[in-house]
Amino acid sequence: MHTNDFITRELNYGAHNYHPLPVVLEKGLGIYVWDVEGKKYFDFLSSYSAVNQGHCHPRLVKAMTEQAGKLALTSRAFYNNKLGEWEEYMNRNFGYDKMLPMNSGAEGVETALKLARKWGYKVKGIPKDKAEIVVCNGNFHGRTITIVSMSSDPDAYEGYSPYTPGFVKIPYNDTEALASALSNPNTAAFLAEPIQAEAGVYVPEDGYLAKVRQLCTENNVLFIADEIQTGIARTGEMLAVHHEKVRPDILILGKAISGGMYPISCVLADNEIMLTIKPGEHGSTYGGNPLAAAIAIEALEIVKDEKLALNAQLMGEIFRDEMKAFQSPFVKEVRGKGLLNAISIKAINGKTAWDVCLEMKENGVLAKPTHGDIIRFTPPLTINKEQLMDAIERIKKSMNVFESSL
Ligand code: IF1
Repeated sequence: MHTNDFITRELNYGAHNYHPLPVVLEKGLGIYVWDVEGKKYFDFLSSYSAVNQGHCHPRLVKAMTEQAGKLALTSRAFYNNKLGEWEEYMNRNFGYDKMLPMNSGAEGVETALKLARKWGYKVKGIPKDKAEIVVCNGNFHGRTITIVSMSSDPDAYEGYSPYTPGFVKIPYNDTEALASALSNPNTAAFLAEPIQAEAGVYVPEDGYLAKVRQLCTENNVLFIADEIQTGIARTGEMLAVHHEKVRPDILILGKAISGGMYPISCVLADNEIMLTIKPGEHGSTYGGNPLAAAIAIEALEIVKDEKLALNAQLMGEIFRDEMKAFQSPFVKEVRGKGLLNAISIKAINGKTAWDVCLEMKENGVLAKPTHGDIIRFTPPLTINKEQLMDAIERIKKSMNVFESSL
């Protein structure tokens, strides 16, 4: 079978809920992936920052296969010997009392929303059914009906009403709007991404996160940081909130906490918040399974052993410097932090970000546009300078090819 055969089969038998780039991958190792024709590519998406440690990291494959051969799933009806080890490991690493394990990022976000509401009623004393959670325009926190009820993007919420109530939307990176919203005594929490990735990698101004922390503390409101995409060294620190030495009340992690090997998410918080949920009030079949625990411990050890946060910081600086110096009529703006970067593309002669991505694919670099005119560049954090410069030359070549048509 060839590329088109695989694509046709998916069109015939699979839901059409995605429009992938026309490439069919069958192998991945480190920063590279190979398609079914044997062509090699730089992976500059990293499955939306889930593969920070690189594809099929040998240590992760080893940890996963060893545990899979022993005990993969017990459910939480019984204890297992790996979950407590993972919980202790995560709490010691991130500085919280307790961890609640789930599977997808959206489940992690839903868990955080439930904790915030429970805390609002049982600790803050908000009247029943009156709890409000403040969110930001341009947010992306997943795709469940409650989560899209918070969204300001019609593509995310249109056609899924009626929506979950109790959310207040304010502009991102606007602390005056936040101060006003938090003055409502029924506000339980403020949920935000430290950098809005899906919206187009919008980095808030310096001091924003510190001001968020101050305002939430002053108003007895929980700050919930969604670090599912910005976390695990992606932005040049272990967590994006660490750039401003901010400690969220509830921390949500996902994606790269498993290094792309397995769906794992979790929520971390202190006892006052976490213990508002009693036995039997929340959970999931796979949440906290021993296989996930074994993978997640090794995945974080790799991040620390290989100093991936420092590498993300250094390589990200090179990427932004090179692309800012690149004189192309296509490049409108280059922005990001660490190896979470994006370039907004000026459509010229009908050539769009999608066309640039198709050309990059021909030149051996895989990336995908977000919101039409923005291309996100998020390679695995293991990329070295030589590899990065090679990829950058291919990206520049892809943009230059259209200049002749200007
Ligand atoms: C898709 C986007 C990125 C996330 C943040 C929670 C979640 C995500 C900050 C939910 C997930 C994924 C979802 C995936 C593509 C990707 C994505 F384009 F959808 F928005 F990364 F920007 N919080 N993001 O980024 O985690 O349930 O997916 O494990 O749905 O197409 P999940």
